[in-house]
Amino acid sequence: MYRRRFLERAGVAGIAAGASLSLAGCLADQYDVGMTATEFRPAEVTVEVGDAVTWENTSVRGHTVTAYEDAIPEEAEYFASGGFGNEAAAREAWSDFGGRLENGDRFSHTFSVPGRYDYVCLPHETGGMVGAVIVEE
Ligand SMILES: [Cu+2]
Repeated sequence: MYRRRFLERAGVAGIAAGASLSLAGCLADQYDVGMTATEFRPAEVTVEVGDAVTWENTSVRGHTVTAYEDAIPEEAEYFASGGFGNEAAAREAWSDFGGRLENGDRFSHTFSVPGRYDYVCLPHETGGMVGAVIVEE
């Protein structure tokens, strides 16, 4: 199981407790999930309740981050790049490239409900470009 840079971050935060905004800015500059031409990397991340996950399109191909509405916890807030409130809206908007992340674009979502969240890149769904976020208590 891949565990994102949580320990590393926690360590840095611990050492620098009460430290400067520049450090916060430095940490904020990281992303958790990158994208190749055909996949999310890593395809699965594990975080804790209250953590934000940041995706960055590290490829030159356009992608989306679009949650599968029926594959996230019942009480969880829906998420999709472009800010759509549900999967149908995200899919509808994609017909006009809504929600597309270009190279260097980022999308973040904060997870406040534990559980498993499956998501997809809409234009590469048939190619199997899917990912999951596991949110632990
Ligand atoms: Cu894609």
